[in-house]
Amino acid sequence: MATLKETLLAKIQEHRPRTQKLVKEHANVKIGEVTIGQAIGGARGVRMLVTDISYLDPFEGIRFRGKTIPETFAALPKVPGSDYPYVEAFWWFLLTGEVPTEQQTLEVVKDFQSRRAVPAYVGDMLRAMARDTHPMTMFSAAILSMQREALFVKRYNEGMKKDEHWEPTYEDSTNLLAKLPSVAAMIYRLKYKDDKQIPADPKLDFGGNFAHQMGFPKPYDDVARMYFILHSDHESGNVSAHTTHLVASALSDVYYALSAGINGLAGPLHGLANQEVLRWIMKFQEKLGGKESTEENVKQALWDTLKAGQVIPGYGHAVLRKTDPRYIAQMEFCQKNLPNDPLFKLVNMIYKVAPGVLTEHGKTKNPWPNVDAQSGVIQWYYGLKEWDFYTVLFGVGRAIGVLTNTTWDRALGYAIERPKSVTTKMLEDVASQAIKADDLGAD
Ligand code: NMX
Ligand code: MLT
Repeated sequence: MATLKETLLAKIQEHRPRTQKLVKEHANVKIGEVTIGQAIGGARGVRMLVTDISYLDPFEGIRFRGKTIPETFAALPKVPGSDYPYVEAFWWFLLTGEVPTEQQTLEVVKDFQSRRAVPAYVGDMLRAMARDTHPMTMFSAAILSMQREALFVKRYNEGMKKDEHWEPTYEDSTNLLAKLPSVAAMIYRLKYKDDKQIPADPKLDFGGNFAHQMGFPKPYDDVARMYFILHSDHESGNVSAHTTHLVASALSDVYYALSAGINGLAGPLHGLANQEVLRWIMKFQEKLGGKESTEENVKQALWDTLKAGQVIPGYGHAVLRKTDPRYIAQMEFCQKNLPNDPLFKLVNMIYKVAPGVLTEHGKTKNPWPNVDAQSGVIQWYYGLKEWDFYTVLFGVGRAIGVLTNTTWDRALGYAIERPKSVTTKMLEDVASQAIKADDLGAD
């Protein structure tokens, strides 16, 4: 039976000639143009990244390796007695594009278990940090603190050839990913449970052990599996994925790169929106002072937020132009498992009202909810009420996607990222036709 690493190498060898041919024979073929609006407006819609791990269609939403979310969940081997697949099977699938067998999955489960132990110095460092430090800061710092483990650096210093770069990157990625659930649980229990840590259970899988170390009973293991897979990848242009890719493009190892990506995820316009949704809901309920929520008072609260110049967290998207299928997947989970939960009912009421309010407000290009609008409700229901921890959960999931991407970036020899900048005066001159865009100079 081929191992994951052997299967991955075969896929890499099969893929390399495609990339090499494109670069050699078609490098000058245009795939788009850049406008002044895009240069100032966050490069929205500029096609300048390449990934085969996932693709985001504005109307359909995400496909992982060509599969929609329901297709992905249906295809992968499930943990016995669980509704959701092994995260380890998903890791195999993202890395290779192939659905692993049960036996291949169990090999990866074993491999992850053997790499899971978190170095003692990580706990020492976290304990030395101020206890009110945000959990995302702790998570990023914990990842960075393990940079001394990077095999890539050792091999690079020994003179490794470029076409071998993927191999220590794969090893580093697996070593790091296997530790992340335990690191996250350690931060959670350090901050909110008087540092009463729960040792890892060597028999459990990625999601199962995370639930165990967090201290949450079943079905939280399935919640964790679903959550990590849903948050894993959203093609390459989102802030956390792009940051990881950018930093790794300098051949910084994955500890440096993922820590940087996590810092991007910690922004309220990106992953932190999941904590902001819960904060918004709690503030709204506090204002109601025990009165029942109605469509009318929800509408009023949404308008109050917009009139105060703030965003409605969990709504809008830079690419999506319909309800995020990750939102729908979580909504369906709630309909099955917590249909009468008051918070779930309130989130549904917001879903009924907010798109109309945002459309009337007239600014956002997408008035529909994204992944973050629904995710906190599930965590809250199962007892994880410390909402400033929610983005760490997103971060564990996002690591799966960005580490896969970094491994493939190295395999295909993607270049150091270095776009060109221009000055405001240059843009003014092009706009007034004093000079032509072509006169700005090449490359
Ligand atoms: N509430 C209020 N205004 C909004 C919202 C929203 N939810 N979404 C977009 N707008 C505004 C936006 O601020 C901008 O205003 P201005 O022209 O004054 O700068 C205008 O609408 C046009 O923005 P768009 O082009 O529709 O959106 P953009 O691509 O710039 O930004 C987000 C995308 C996701 C950053 C934006 O929709 C947003 O801030 N949403 C709320 C925060 C959120 O839920 N983020 C999580 C995204 C998913 N994730 O996990 O990363
Ligand atoms: C993500 O999952 O990264 C977010 O939906 C943001 C994005 O795709 O831009």
